[in-house]
Amino acid sequence: MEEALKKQLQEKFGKGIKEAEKEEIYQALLCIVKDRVKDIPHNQGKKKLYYISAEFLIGKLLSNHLINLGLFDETRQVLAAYGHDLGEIEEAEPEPSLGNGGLGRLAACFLDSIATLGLQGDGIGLNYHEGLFLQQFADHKQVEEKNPWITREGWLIKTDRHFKVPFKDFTLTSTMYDIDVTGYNSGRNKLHLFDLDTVDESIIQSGITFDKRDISKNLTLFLYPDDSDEAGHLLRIYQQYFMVSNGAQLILEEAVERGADLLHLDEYVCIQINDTHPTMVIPELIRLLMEKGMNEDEAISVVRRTCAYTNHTILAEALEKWPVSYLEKVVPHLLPIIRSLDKRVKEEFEDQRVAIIDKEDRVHMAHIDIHYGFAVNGVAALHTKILKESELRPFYEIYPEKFNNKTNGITFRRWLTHCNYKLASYLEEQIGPAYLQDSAELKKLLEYRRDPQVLARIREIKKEAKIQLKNYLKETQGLEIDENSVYDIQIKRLHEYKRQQMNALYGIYKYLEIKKGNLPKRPITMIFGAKAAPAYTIAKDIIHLILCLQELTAADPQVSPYLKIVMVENYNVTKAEKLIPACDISEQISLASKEASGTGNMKFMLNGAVTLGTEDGANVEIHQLVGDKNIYIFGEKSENIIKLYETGEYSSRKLYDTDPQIKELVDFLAGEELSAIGDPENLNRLYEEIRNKDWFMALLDLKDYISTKERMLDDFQKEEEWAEKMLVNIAQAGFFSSDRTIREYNRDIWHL
Ligand code: 26V
Repeated sequence: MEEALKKQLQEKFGKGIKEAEKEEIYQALLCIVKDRVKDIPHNQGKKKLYYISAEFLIGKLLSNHLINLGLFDETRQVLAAYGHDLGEIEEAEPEPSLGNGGLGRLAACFLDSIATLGLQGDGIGLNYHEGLFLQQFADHKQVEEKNPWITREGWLIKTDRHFKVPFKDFTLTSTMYDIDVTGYNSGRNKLHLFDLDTVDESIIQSGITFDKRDISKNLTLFLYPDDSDEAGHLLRIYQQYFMVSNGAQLILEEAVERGADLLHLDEYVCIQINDTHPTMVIPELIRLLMEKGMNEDEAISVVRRTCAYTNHTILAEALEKWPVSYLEKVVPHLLPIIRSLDKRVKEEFEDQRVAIIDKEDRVHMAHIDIHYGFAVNGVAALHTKILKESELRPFYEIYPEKFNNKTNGITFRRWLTHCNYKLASYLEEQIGPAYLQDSAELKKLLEYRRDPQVLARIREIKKEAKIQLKNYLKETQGLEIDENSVYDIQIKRLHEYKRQQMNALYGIYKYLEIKKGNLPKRPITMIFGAKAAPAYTIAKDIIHLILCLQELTAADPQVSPYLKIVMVENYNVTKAEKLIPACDISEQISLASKEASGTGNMKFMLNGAVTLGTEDGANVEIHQLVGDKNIYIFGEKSENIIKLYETGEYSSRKLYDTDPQIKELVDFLAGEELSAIGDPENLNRLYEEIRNKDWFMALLDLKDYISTKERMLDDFQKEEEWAEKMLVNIAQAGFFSSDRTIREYNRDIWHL
């Protein structure tokens, strides 16, 4: 690496390694790595998997490739020898934020594991010019700015593949871009991102507003357009169809290149549909196969054997239902097929609940996937159980054989080796390097659960990560935190069901306790990181509350030595990589039944944080793996929550009126301390929302949450015992490797 780097820097910038600027070193490494990647042979096979997804939250790629190529250690050392730090060099790389959260990050982890396992599988998505908006804070509120990531030199490779995509009034010609996906130690696949040459960044007005009418200029401009109005919804349908039509054409072309007889497409191809955003691939494939001469029965049968669907949420508002009238405006040529699919379903099943087109003329996208795909999976054991027993029950009764569970996973290459190099190296010293390829090996660590030396070292590594985070927050946001405090972290999208508001109410509780003189044994730092959808008012009000609490606690000399509440600006993959290694308490507090899986919970566990969580999503499986002693579970169980929704008998107002402690905490939202800092309009709206509605039942679990967190904080003081909990969490995290998840997808669904 040293010689290659010298040569590149000399040729490009006429400099040696020592004198080169960070940006220059990054450019040189980019070139070297891209070149090496080119030499890795593509994964091969008769059958190929296509993972179609509107989001791939890949994050920065330099270190990822260095690790996979086996060059990470060497590069770090070479740079260090010349006084550079790889971490700082990485700052020069823009983060491609091509996703909203868990669903997009999962897709990125999956691509890594598919390549690592030597499977032939490419991603298909869109080349958004602007990633998820950049979040800034002003007057204690979120402000959205555009977030461009494409630079002249980068990982994107423009190909000469183009497809024609027909819409109602015009046809667009696409360009396919590729990003190489490397596997750990071997293997290579591609992420194909489709784009239009005519997209025009100059139509962005201020922030993230832009002219939604001219599709040829805005189609791939933004990740998920704001869908608060009809133009936004239509643009989303344009994007989805553009993605799947390109994808379907590519898939058929490549299958034919591999010698496929299209009547047996399923022997050559499997298409995994990531949530319902790519669902139109089903009617589009049927249309294309019919154009090639198949009759409708044949085309449907082929497609049904080729497509599989993953469900990632049971939230009603997130299940896509497109009005027929919208589809008519964008893709009228798909409607005869969709109507025919609907007619076939209605002829066979009387039950209205399984219809594709409902009485209000809306097309239920998930229903297309379930009837016309061969597999349906949830993303954690509890989630799949809820799909079978309640959300999708009528479908489960028709097609029990299609339903299966695939508990999510994460790639250890990014979420351990890269983000927590010290811990990764120490694990390697203790149990050998095999755990990176066979994650079950991590369990070997359990032998050391009572070894004081090992426990001490694990604590030390955590402390170092906490100091690093402290320095980072000071440099980037001017925040002051104390490395001797307990770091309690909740980082994820802002959504009421994830209940950041409940955590904030805990912050108010602790603030009031300290004011009363009940000081915590150890200072607490509550850290939040979250973006709110631009049109999601209450989510933005919750951010406002947290930022007001940040100021309230920081400005009060009686409180700030004991309690700090901070919100990290612009939470993204890069920031997650800095926050997760430093965490003591991992907040996974969604209302039971609502978080399909969660994957942050797995990342924290792997890095030695202990979970404070509800019995929801993959927390249930974490609980089973680590046992009662090594996790803090609270809150109402999912069966009861589901019943409460059915009967409609939950009343936050009743809890507020009858419980003085709850009343005191909720009243604080509208009280004078906060309104002296923040905007009474936002604070009062949130106050009324929680008091009178509280759709995701934060008040239901609040008291149990507070007492469980108090117990946890007490236990944190018992340092040896706590370190053992950390160790058990790390040791049991092996199950959550995305390599395991992908092996299961391949064994049960893809059969590559
Ligand atoms: C989508 C939307 C769209 C508009 C309105 C509000 C809303 C709320 C949630 C969603 C979720 C979309 C699907 C999703 O991202 N699911 C996440 O998938 C992860 C990977 O499987 C999983 O770990 C998370 O629990 C799940 O929320």
